[in-house]
Parts: sequence; C-alpha cells; structure tokens
Amino acid sequence: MQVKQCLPESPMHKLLDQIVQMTGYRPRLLVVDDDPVTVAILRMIFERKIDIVSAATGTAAMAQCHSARPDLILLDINLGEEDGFDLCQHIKRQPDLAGIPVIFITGSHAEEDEVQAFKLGAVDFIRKPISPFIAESRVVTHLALQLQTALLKRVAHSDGLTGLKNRRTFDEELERDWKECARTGWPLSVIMIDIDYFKQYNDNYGHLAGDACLRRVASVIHAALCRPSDCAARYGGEEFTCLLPSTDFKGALSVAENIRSCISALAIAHRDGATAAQIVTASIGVASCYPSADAGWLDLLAAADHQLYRAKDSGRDRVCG
Ligand code: GH3
Ligand code: MG
Ligand code: MG
Ligand code: MG
Repeated sequence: MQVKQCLPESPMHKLLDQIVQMTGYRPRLLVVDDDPVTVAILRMIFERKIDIVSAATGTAAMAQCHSARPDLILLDINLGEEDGFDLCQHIKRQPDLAGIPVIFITGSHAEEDEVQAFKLGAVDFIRKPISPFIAESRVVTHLALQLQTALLKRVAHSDGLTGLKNRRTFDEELERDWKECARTGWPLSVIMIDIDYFKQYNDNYGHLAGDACLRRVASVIHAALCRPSDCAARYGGEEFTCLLPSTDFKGALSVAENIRSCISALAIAHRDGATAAQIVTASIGVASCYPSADAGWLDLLAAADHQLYRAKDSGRDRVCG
C-alpha cells in the first residue's frame, strides 16, 4: 500500500511540531493490534514524526504501557481471543495510565461499538480500512492536545526562573503529605531557606546576576534532596522551602545543614561589607511534627518560619530548629 507523505499541514500538525521543537521530546504511540499488516501501515504513516511501539496481546500492551509510557494508544477491538474494550477498561482503572488517551481502530462499523468506545473513555474512533489522511489527522490532533496539556501542567506547577516547584504546588503537596503522614503516623518536616542580604546582592551585581544566583542556589537545594517523595520549591523571591515526608527532626536538621554548607561552597562572591564571609550564604529554619487529622499544617509552616527568623537574628548563615 502506498502511503502519501505529502498531506496538507493542519494547525494541529503545526502545534505538534512546535511542541516537539520546544521540548525536544519525540512523541510515542502504542499500537495494539493482532494484525501485522495494520501495524505496518500505521508505522508507515507515523514513523517520520512519532516513535511507534506495538503489541498484539493485552499482556504485551500492559507491559508496553509501563515500559514505553506512550502518549497515545491506538487500540483494536477484536484482538484475537481478547477484547480491546476489556483492555481499555483495565487501562482506565490504573491511576498512572488512565490519563493516556485511547483511540479505537477497528474493522467494526457498528454504531453500538463506537458508542461503547466513547463510554469507556476513548477520545476517538477510526475505522478500517485505514484512510491514512483521517488516521494521521486524528492521531496528530489528540497527540498535540495531550502534549500541550502536559506542557501547560508543567508550566503551572513550576517556577519559571529556577525550574523548582512553585508555591502553589508546594502548598498542594504539603496538604497531601500532611494527610498521608496523619494516616500512616510518619513524621513530616519543613525546611525554610532565605538568602542573606540578597537585596544588597542585587544592588551590587544587578538583577541578572541576582537571577543567576537564585538558579545556582535552587540547583544545590534540588540536589540535596535524595528521596523521590521530597519536594523543593521556590516559595517566593529569594525564599525556598523543602518538604520532607517520613523524615524526623534529626534527619531534617542534617539535610538543612547540608543545604547551608552546599550554598556556601558555591562561593558566589558577595562583597558589600555587610556579609562577613564575603560570599552568598543562607539562613535556614527547620520544623517537624507528627501530623494528625484534627490539626492543620499552617502551624508547621509558622514554626519553620519562626526558626528562620531566629537564624537571621542570631547572625545568619546558620540553621535553627
Ligand atoms: P535578609 O538577610 O534579612 O534576608 O535580607 P535580604 O536583603 O535578603 O531580604 P529582603 O527581603 O530585604 O530582600 C530580598 C530581595 O530579593 C529583594 C528583591 O529585590 C530580591 N528578589 C526577589 N525576587 C527576585 C528575583 O526573582 N530576582 C532577583 N534578582 N532578585 C529578587
Ligand atoms: Mg484485530
Ligand atoms: Mg526574604
Ligand atoms: Mg533574604
């Protein structure tokens, strides 16, 4: 079968190209079909722009979902002994896979199958024999929307200057970790970090140098956290916060001391007369507690903030808790 590659570029093609160019990310499509000819045709249509992985059975498809993390799934209804509808239901029940859009691709022309596909959460329905133009248009449309949504989520959750999480995300994670620690009985710790005499740094070296300094400090804070559940955020201005679930006070103090010494070790010159060390330093407050369902997390933040002010008052470049 001859597949035309010179199809007109739609706004959705342009959107997909822009996102791919901006992120350097190549989208990945999982084709679940027991017919090798269909898989070969889809490969011909898409492989120029999109990585294709395939599976002929439900078990292989689940394995591909977990290992290849596709951005979109094209799913046949009649998979030999197996049923594509059952597989779709199974995928949609798994929280980490439920967000992957599914398009059914089938020889069935029955309206009730199309209705059933949408009821199960599919985003589209493509009929065989495949029309390359229609298949490409539908896949590109849903891929572009999926990648755009992922990009917007990333932007909404992160701080534009440093790439750390932003304050809104920190607050959401704090609320979630508070509930989780209240349920499990584990401790929860908060670290608050504030760069010393940063106003003078900006005044002396300029705002662009100030921004570069914030990025370097953010990267050592990020590197100092070792568990996947730990969270580092830019709380605002030159203030950063870390959230350490399942970490007690002693553990949090040692993480905080490591962050303080790593910031000093950057040895970013700060010669303004105010700082004894003549380099950029930070003051840090630490607070820990055992969350309970009937208490709020605001007290934990207030306690870390109080310790940060103690660190400032007692000479800066130190950790208090
Ligand atoms: P202290 O040791 O008491 O913390 O003094 P400070 O000068 O660090 O604190 P202050 O709150 O007076 O000043 C914070 C400064 O941080 C003021 C502001 O210009 C700077 N700042 C906040 N956000 C940014 C930013 O995004 N980029 C840059 N370059 N500077 C920022
Ligand atoms: Mg089939
Ligand atoms: Mg401050
Ligand atoms: Mg400061």
